[in-house]
Amino acid sequence: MWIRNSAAGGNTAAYMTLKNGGAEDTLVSATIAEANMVEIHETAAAANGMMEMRPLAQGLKIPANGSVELKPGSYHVMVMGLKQDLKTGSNVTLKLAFKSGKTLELIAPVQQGPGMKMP
Ligand SMILES: [Cu+2]
Repeated sequence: MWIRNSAAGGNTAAYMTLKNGGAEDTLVSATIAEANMVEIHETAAAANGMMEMRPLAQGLKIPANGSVELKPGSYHVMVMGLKQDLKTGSNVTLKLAFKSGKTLELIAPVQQGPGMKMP
C-alpha cells in the first residue's frame, strides 16, 4: 500500500491490494484528510485506443475469498485537490468504506512512483 508523492493543489493516487476473507464486498468510497476529494477509478483503453481514467460509479467489487490489486495503469484510489504537499517518506491515513458497512483505516507511506506518471 502506498500513495504517490505530489504537491499541494495537485492530484495523486493510492495503490494497494485489497484482500477479502469473507463474502463478496464492494469498495464504495475512500477519504484522506489531506485531500478535497477521493474517488475510486479504473484506467482502461477508450474506444480510440488511448488510456483513460474512469470513476467506478458502482464501486470496486472484491470477490468472496479473493483479492483485487490497485496498481498504476489499473484500479486506483484517485486523490484530488491536495491541501498540502505529500512528501516522500511521510505517511497519510486512508479510510476505506465498503458496501457491507465495513470500514478500514490504512496508513499509506508516500513514495515516488515507478516511471510512468499515469494513475
Ligand atoms: Cu484516476
